[in-house]
Amino acid sequence: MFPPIQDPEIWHRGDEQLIGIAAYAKAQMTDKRWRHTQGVVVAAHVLAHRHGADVRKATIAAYVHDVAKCWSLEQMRARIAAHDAHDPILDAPPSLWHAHAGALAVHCDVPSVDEDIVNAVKYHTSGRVGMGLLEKVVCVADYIEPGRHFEGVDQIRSEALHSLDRALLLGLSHTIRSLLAEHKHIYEQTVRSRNDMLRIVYPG
Ligand code: DGI
Ligand code: FE
Ligand code: FE
Repeated sequence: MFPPIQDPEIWHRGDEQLIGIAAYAKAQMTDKRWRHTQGVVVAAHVLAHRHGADVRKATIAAYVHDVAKCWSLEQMRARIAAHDAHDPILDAPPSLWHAHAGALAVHCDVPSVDEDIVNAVKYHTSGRVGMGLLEKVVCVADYIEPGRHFEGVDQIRSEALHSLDRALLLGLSHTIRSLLAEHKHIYEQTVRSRNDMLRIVYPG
């Protein structure tokens, strides 16, 4: 389903913008997180082609989606609080923080990103009601990248080729089931996103 993963210098030969953005992300990650990121990039590339999204924006968003994932929780909190000390995300489970902190970092640090890319980063973990095409591409790519091996991932992979909405419904439902099984707090927006997909996939 996915083309082989290649290092950015080879894949984007001569494209200094993409190579620079990839290096910006890689510099802030462990090797394991970088391998995951490269997997999300190839998945986002395939999905963007398939569903008519902007392939370049999908590639950029995938490179930076987890840019803050390896920061300490204190770093994430400080980044969010510096922008808005009362940001309600700080009351949500900390596993959601990297998406919001990352979106703020990318907005400041990467001059070429636009609002679509920033939102794809910001909502890649929880989704949101009324997700745009690029947001769906990145969120689904994060679930199905070649390094993911959870039960049901192959079903999401095959759905993703036909319908991002069905793939998201499966992915978000999987996340919620796992959180329930682990007795974890479920962020309200994760539930709202899943219900929004349910409404889209099964209208009426
Ligand atoms: O950053 P990744 O691991 O690539 O993937 P992600 O950004 O989707 O984050 C997945 C983590 O986020 C996983 O540990 C589950 C957690 N998560 C997602 N939604 C919720 C959540 N954790 C809590 N407590 N509540 C949520 O609603
Ligand atoms: Fe993430
Ligand atoms: Fe990720």
